[in-house]
Amino acid sequence: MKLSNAQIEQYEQDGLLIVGDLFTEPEIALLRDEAERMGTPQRQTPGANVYEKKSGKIRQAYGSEQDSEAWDIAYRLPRILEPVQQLLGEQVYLWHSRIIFKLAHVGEQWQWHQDFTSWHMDGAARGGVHDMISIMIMLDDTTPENGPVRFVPGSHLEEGAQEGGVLDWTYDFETTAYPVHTTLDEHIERMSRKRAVVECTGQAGTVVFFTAKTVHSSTDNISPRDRRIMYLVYNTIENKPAKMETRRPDVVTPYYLNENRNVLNLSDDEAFARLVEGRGLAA
Ligand SMILES: O=C(O)CCC(=O)C(=O)O
Repeated sequence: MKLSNAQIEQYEQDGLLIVGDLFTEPEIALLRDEAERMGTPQRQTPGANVYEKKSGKIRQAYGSEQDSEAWDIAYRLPRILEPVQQLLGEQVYLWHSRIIFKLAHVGEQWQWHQDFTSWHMDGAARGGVHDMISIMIMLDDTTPENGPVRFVPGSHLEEGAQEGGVLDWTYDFETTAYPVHTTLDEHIERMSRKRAVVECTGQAGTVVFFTAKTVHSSTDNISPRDRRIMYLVYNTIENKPAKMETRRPDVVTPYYLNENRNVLNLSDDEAFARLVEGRGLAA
């Protein structure tokens, strides 16, 4: 799949682009089943998981493509990787993948932040629109009630005073089980007066492309419905850190960086369809 010029322009200007219906219901059912397995001790690398501070339930799981054939195919499908290559060029690799579970009643918040604040500490030099990209795949219907992700459009274009060009932040170790470089409130207030915050709701299968500097957050999920989302993050080979080590003061799991830094090739839609069929999920 290729993005239109209008979509590329919107991505560049807003720092995010929402595309509906990129996955069918049976495909999402397969990916959701696999996501569910990643959140349990049945996965091969349970050390790649992080648990909620209050309930102890699964919060996030890294590296699903290493334990799941379905995710190994999915992150390189033409409908995902072709737009990534359009925006970043052909020479890209997977920075990491993570599922954020936001389970019903217990899924805890994410403070306002720019992902690139952490990724710069992990060694990525640049976080511009054509350097790194995140792709969010909604695995459940995301509604205003179950803790949708909210973005400040245009925030990626703000030149911050901190290293890497990010906005001023404070490191929050306390609020949740996962320390976050939290963007200061004064920036959120100033920017959201300029452009209204966009709340990303949508049916399962909706995909959002967003930049490494687009400021975002989400609230607790106090609803009775799970809100699982897969994040796939890509980087260009030129922006690859020389060393696999971070300057973050706290590393919750070593799997937040993908060790396989080979240039990606497209996977096969047919192979994905066969997996869906093999699980008895085909429509
Ligand atoms: O899925 C969410 O609620 C937000 C996750 C997030 O902001 C992150 O992983 O950086």
